[in-house]
Amino acid sequence: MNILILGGDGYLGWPTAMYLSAKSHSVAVADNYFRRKACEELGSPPLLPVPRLDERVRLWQTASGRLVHAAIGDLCDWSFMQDCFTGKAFGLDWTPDAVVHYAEQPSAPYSMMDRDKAAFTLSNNLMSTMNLIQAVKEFNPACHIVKLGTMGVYGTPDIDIEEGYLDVEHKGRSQRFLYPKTPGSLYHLTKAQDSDMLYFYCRIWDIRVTDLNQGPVYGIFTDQSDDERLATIFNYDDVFGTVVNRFLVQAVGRVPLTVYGKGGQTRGYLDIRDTLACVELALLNPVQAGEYKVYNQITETFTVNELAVLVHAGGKLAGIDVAVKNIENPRCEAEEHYYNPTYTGLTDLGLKPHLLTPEKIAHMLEFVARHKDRIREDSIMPKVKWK
Ligand code: USQ
Repeated sequence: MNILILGGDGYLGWPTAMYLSAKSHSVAVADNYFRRKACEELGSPPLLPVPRLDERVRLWQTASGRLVHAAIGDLCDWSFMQDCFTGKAFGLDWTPDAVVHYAEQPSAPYSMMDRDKAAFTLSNNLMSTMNLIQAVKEFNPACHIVKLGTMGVYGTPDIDIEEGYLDVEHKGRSQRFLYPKTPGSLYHLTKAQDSDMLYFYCRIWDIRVTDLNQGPVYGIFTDQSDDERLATIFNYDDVFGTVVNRFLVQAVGRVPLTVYGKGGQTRGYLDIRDTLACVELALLNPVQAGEYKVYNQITETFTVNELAVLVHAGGKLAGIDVAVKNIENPRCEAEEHYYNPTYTGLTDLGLKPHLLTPEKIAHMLEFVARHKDRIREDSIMPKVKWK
């Protein structure tokens, strides 16, 4: 397949590019370097230095013999999106058969920081999605859009979470709706809005969309990152670091694990390698024209307290004594709640999950410990408050 990856330089984008390239697809990536620039602006560099995209492409070609095409540009700029679809941006005569859409501002805290970051999150996430839909219509209406969504669109309702849709009976009649959305940050709200927009255009223009409602991802290694220079951008700060990755660095840095509030917040988690496998499964199982398919992309659920216990156990195996501290929760979220999501769709397609074990945590801790000198303690405590 010709696969275009929007946001192909990020935490998930670059590992996805290498993974799909290794599977012999023709892969092109576009990115505006938002993540790198934001890390610089916030003074929170990733744990490992990350080579520029052209250097990553060169390193990957040396390691694999395969060429990933890359272009830097803003996908909210319609002419750049057009150039990605015609291949001009990559010097290719090419139209994508499928697009993996990661090109969104992905951080809940970033979206809650101030007015400008809220405005950026809103305009970037909705405009990139709108341009993508318009480009599909104009250049290849059969193109399959695989969009990275988030479990956070559902919030934490007191009923079971279904995989995308809810059948409602009302006054003797019934109707299938998209599952009600109750996002907990402006970032999550934009992901609810972009889902609604994609579903709308499936109904109106018969586009094909798979929405992968993903939980917080953790991990460093993928099968393509033996050379550490090819590893993903690994953040551990309060803005771009997800909770497990943060806990790994806190454990090595001998900072008590920062459990927000009571720590009963439950989410669905997955290993970065499972993200890649899920995206591939979605690509290999394209939906029909007009279909909007939703998968809940998680492999297991944990409370934050349970994660802290696991990291403590992993620390024991790695010879690290891990402390845990409940601190004031900077977010507005339920700290004790019911949480029962369905997530059978991707396993039905063949996903074989890598689950989180103390052994796996110990392995990741050993990696982080090798880069201990780069840990910046001032990046660890949360600074962004919802109120
Ligand atoms: N948490 C702590 N301590 C920390 C960091 C986080 O207790 O030091 C808690 C948070 O309050 C939250 C949970 O851990 O209850 C998960 O937080 P997170 O920062 O790992 O994840 P979140 O902000 O929800 O966002 C991440 C990704 C986002 C993705 C989302 C999936 O940044 O792109 O959409 O996970 S989900 O959470 O299912 O919405």
